[in-house]
Amino acid sequence: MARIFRAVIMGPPGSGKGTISERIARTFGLQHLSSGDFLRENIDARTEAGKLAKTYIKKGLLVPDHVMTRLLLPRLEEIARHSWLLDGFPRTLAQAQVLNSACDLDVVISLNVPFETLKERLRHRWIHPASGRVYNLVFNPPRVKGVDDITGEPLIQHEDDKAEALVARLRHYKDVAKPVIDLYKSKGILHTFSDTDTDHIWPHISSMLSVKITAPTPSAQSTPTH
Ligand code: G5P
Ligand code: MG
Repeated sequence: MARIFRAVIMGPPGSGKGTISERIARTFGLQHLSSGDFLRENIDARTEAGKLAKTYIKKGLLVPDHVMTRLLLPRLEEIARHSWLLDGFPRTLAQAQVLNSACDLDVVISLNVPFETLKERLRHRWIHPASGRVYNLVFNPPRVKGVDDITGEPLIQHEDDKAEALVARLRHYKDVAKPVIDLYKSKGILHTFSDTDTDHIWPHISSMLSVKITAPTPSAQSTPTH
C-alpha cells in the first residue's frame, strides 16, 4: 500500500462491523482494532480500566469517554505506521473530537441496518471466549450446538447480547451516533451502506475501498447511500 490509510467503521450493535472489518482486514491488509474486543481483553486481564468498563457493558451502557480515549489512543500510536480500521470507536461526539485532533481519517463507513434485523441477529450470537470466534445460530452456526468448531470448548453469550442490555444498547446508539455521523458527513468522508444483509453490503464497501485506497490523496467526496 502506497500510503497510510485510516478508516473507521460505525454502526449499531450487531450491524456487522466485526464481520465486515474482518473482510476488510483480509482483503486490504488494514490492521483491525475493535474497541469492544479491546475492552473485553481488558476485562479478562482484570486491568483497572477493564474492571470499570465491565460495570457499564453489563448494563448495556457506553463506557465513559475518558476511559475509552485513554485506552484507545495509545494503541493507535503503537500502530501509527500501519494502515488501520477502527471498529466501534469513536461512538460519541467527544470521542470523535479527540480522534480528530490525533489524526486525519480517509474514510468513515456507516452501516445502516433495520432495528428488527439487529435484534434477531444478536439474540442468536454465541462466542468462543478464548479465540473471539463469533457464531450465529442462523447465519453461521457451529457444527455442534453450543460448542466451538476448532477446540470443542463451550460457547457463551456476551452479557450485553442478552435481551435487557440489548434493547438499551440499540436505543442509545441512535442518540449518540447522530452528531458523529453529521460531523463526518460535513467533512465529506462518510459512506453509508443500508441493507439487511452483510453479503449484500460487502461488494459496495469493497469497491469503494478499492478506489479510495489506491487514490493518491484523500477524496473530499461522499458517495450516496446505495
Ligand atoms: P462492541 O463489541 O463494539 P457493538 O455493540 O458495537 O459491540 P457488536 O455487538 O460487536 O456491536 P458488530 O460488530 O456490529 O456487533 O456485528 P458482528 O459481530 O459482525 O455481527 C453481529 C452478529 O450478526 C454476528 O453473530 C454475525 O455472525 C451476524 N451477522 C453478520 N452479518 C449477518 C447477516 O448478514 N445476516 C445474519 N443473519 N447474521 C449476520 O461493544 C460492546 C460494548 O463495549 C462498549 C459498549 O458498552 C458496548 O456496548 N464500547 C464502548 N463504549 C464507549 N465507547 C466506545 N467507543 C465503545 N466501544 C465499545
Ligand atoms: Mg463487534
